[in-house]
Amino acid sequence: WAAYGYSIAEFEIWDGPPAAPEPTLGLIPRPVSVTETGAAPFTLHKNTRILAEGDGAQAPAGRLAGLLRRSTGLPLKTAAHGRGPAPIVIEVGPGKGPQGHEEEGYTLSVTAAVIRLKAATSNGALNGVQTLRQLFPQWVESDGVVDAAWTVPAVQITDYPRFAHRGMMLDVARSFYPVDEVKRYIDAAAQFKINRLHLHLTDDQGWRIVIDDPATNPSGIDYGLLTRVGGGTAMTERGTEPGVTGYYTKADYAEIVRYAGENGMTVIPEIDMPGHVNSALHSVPQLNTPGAQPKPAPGGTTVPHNGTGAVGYSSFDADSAVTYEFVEHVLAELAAMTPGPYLHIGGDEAHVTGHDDYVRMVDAFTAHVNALGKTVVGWNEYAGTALPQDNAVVQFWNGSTAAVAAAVNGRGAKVVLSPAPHAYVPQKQDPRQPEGGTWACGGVCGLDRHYNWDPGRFVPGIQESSVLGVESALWGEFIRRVSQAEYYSYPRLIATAEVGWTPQDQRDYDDFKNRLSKVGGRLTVQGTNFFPTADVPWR
Ligand code: TNX
Repeated sequence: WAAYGYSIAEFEIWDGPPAAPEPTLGLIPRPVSVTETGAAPFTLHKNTRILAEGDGAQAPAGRLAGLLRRSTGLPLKTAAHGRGPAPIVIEVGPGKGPQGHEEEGYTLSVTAAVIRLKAATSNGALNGVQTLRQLFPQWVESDGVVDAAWTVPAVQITDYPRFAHRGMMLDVARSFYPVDEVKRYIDAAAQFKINRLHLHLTDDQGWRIVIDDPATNPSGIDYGLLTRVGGGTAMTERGTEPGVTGYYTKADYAEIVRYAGENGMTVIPEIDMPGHVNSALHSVPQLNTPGAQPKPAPGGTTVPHNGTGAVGYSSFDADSAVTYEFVEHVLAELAAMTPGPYLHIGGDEAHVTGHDDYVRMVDAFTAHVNALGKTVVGWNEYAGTALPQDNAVVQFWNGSTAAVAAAVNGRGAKVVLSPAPHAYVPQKQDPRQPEGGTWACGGVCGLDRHYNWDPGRFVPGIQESSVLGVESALWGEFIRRVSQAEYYSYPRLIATAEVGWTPQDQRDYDDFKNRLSKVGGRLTVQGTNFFPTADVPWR
């Protein structure tokens, strides 16, 4: 083994072939209530129509039709009402969703005569569409027409999420993902009802979003440098190839927001500050005042990255007025282009920022986000600052949960949980993965670690109602391109999707693996690149 770079100990996680899979509908996330009625299944007919009743029904109906037409080749006309054999009826409107769960809940009833999906909102109906999609044979995921029996088992489902926030973070700063790759990443996650896309837009290695100049520009900053210079650098020292450079124009960003929205996802943009700012320092000369870190190199500019992938070596200058002028403008631009309620200011690993300087800058930044009418989000290091009362979110990844509880109980903050051992996908999930960290789990962070935890009890001393939800994080030091992103994210992101959706007392790892084994075929037909986790009985 040693010759291949493995130790015997690493193989001990393999304890024999997985048990044979049991029959299952294979629904993930597991719905709150599913009854298989045992009646005859529904079968798509060449004249089946998709009827959209209520304004909010049109988008989900269009989504379903688009999906089914690709693989079935059937016309599946959509209409507001009509007659014909075995229709699929989508009804959206007040009172149509499960009571108390209107925002994202739905009911789905399948008989031989009709499929009826009801929800109070368009997003609720979209969730139902994703469930219905999983009830069709896996060939429904094909890009081209397949000759299959298009039947759906007779079921009665009532479903809604445990948590409002079921997110995924994509680090586009260390290595860039063009719009088409972001869309592919959205496509794969949307089927599991992931509903937040957190874009880590800036870091030491790159700046990925266009910022236009303001009307009044006291320091004469050329904001275009951020992407002209900072968009041209990326992480180069790790990974199978150098990081991808590039940036989003405002039109690109708007397209991501639109596409995410069509898939039920809210975009949360992050500008990481006051550490992780080397790219901004590298691009904008005026930011390089005496208190900035690292100091300008003799050529008058900083290096784009430090060459190792180390974190926490850069900082804005708390004593410079330019810092605040710059940040206020960047946040205002970001707020203007972001329809969602959240702006993320990072705040992590500011290892070379003095504590008082950190607090002074973060207080100014969070107050500014609040003044812009947005809810500020930051990594848990910022939990100890003067967060806007009842209008801040702390995203936990590592360190003290006590500080998070204090922010909740003292400032009315809400919590998003991304604990590294349970939610960091660049951590190795198997010793056979060539790249990946092992610090979070002291070894591999397998699928079981991502599944077996309770977000409602993770932070001692707070109520579950203060937990907005969970988020999987794809950091980009060594991950390149969307296919590799999928290989590290899947299937663990699917576990996170269920952790965020399904009631705790209905979650069981063996049951999950059995359902997941069936989902593997869908991912394969789609072309989603997943890691074939050893303890899942893939079929
Ligand atoms: C810590 S997690 C970071 C990132 C790294 C990640 C993985 C967090 C808020 N900050 O800068 O990419 O670890 O190495």
